[in-house]
Order: sequence, then structure tokens, then C-alpha cells
Amino acid sequence: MKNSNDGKHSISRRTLLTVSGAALAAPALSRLAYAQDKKVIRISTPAANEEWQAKGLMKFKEQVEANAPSLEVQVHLNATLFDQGTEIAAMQRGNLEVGMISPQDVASYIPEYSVFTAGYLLRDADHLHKVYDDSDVATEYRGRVSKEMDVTILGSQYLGTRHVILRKAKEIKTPADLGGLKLRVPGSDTWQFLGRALGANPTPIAFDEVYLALSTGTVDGLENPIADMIAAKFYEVSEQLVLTGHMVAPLFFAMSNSFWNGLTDDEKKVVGDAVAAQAKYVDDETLGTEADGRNLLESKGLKVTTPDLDAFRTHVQGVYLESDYAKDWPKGLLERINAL
Ligand code: KDO
Repeated sequence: MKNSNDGKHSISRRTLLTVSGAALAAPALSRLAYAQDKKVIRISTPAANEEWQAKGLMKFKEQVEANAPSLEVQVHLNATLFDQGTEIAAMQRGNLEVGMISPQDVASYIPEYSVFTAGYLLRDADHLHKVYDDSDVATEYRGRVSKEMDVTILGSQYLGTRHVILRKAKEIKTPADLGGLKLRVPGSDTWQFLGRALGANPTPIAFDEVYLALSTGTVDGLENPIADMIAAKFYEVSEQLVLTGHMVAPLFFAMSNSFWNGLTDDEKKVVGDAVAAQAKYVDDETLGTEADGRNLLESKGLKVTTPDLDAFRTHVQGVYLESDYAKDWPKGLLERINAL
């Protein structure tokens, strides 16, 4: 387990201000509670300080601590507590209460749920919430995650729509044009597969190491949501944004079952409300950034191009449907997702 004070990433002034501001705003009752009486919620995420997700988690902390004096929230950003992709195992071992996890993490435990990692699957943020929050598909998904992974998904949020960003500008019309390019993706099999489906050579690198990899040329580019490209300042070490829109990406707020089951009904209500508020905040801010994303990145000096989207969609969907993954997909699930 990493030490959150290992100095790998310094906590920003903004983060410190937000945390101390929350402490000041907390009611007298919570300040009186003895630290050892509190149930501590440790949250681990690779998110950078300036991401909407990170800012939303600070709001979560404020809201929970203001309304439940028995709870304390610790937010660990930049993968300083646990490496990206190791959060679920940490929750299962009782070393972590909350991980911000993705469908790719889930598919590592429930292989047939690789269907949820396919490119060009979800249409937009509304479709995302139907699939993961508000449908029989969502109930089934959350039920299996709880039973087979021992974590409870308390809510989902819109991380953003993923596009390709390149270190050196290049004409990209079809997946063939990404051929030979080293494209950074997160480190699990389903992410590697996405990189290959896009036509590139996938290179696994943790999110917090991407800026360095781009600046040194270890990779030629990566695929990420626009809001995160801006928050992590990838534009400083890139020349071109290619609007592939290949994945509408969710992030799940997942809590270890043992911790969740140990909360009182009142605490559960406070936590549930704060998760919903955090998700709404992240959704709204992310959609707002994306509405202006092209201009924002152009103003940072990036060339923004739109490829042949039909060519990308047809190729990527074809690669998934013909893959070994698809052989394991639960019968009829893809159709049910599409119909929502
Ligand atoms: C990333 O590493 O590219 C990724 O976007 C993958 C997501 O699933 C999620 O882990 C995200 O990083 C982090 O939360 C940082 O935004």
C-alpha cells in the first residue's frame, strides 16, 4: 500500500483550501466528536486535483461531514493511496472504503461484462445513466458486482466522451491512420483491446504518469475525455485533438460491502445523498466543459480535427463483435443496452 504522503504528488493549495474550508464549515457537533469514534471513509482515485471528479469528491466530503458527525472522509487523489486499477482488491481486503472504478475494472472480475467496455457502445450521458442507474440492466449489473466483487456501486457519473490526443500532428481519417502509433491506455486487458480496436499500438501507463510519457515521447498520444485532458494539462505536450468520440465513459462510486453494511440507515442516507450530489455536479461541469471543449483546446494551441466517424465506428464495433470477448457476452445484453 502506498503512503499518501509519499511526496510523489504534492497536494495543491486549492485542495488544502477546500479541505480546511470544509472543516470550518462543519457544525459544532462534528468538531466535538472524538476522532477515534468516527468511521473513516478513505477514497482513492487517480484523478488529478483539477478534475471535476476530484472537485466533486471534495464536495462529497463537505456534505457528508456536515450532515453526519460520525463520519470522516479522506480524499486521496493522484493515485497516492492506491495505484490505478488496484482499488477493488484494496476494498476487498478492508484497506480502502471507496474506489472510483470503471467498467474495465469490473470486467477484470466479471469477464462477460467486457460487453460494457466496447467502443461506441453508449450514446451519451443520458444513455449512460439509464444503463448504469435506472434500468433492469443497472439492477442486474449492480447486483452481480456486489455479489461477485464484494463492493456496492452507490452511483455513476459521466467521466466524459473519450477522444484521441496526439503529441505530433498527423492526418487521421480512419483507424488505419493510427497504425504504428503508440497510444497510451490504462493498464488492463480491455483497455489494451480498445487501443488495438482503434487501430493503434496500445501502451499501458498509469494515468498519473501520462504527462511525463507524452512529454518524453514514450507514447505518441492517448485517448481521454476532453475535461481530463484540460485538467491534466495534456495540451501542453500535444499538438492535435482527434474527435473520435469512441467511448462515453462512466465512473462508479464504489464502496466496500463490509463498510457499507456497517453504516446506520441515517449514515447511509447521508452518504447516498452526497454521492448523488457529487455525480450531478461532475455531470454538469463535464458537459459544460465539453460544450466548449473544442474552443478551449484550440485556444491552448491544439489543432482540432474530425476523422471519418463512420469509418471509426464501423471498424471498432466490428473488431469487438468478432472478438473472443463477444463469445462470452450474456445473450441479448447488447440488444437490451441498445434499446434503453
Ligand atoms: C485513464 O486513466 O485514462 C482514465 O480516464 C480511466 C478511467 O477509468 C478513470 O480511472 C480515470 O482515468 C481516472 O479517474 C482519472 O480521471
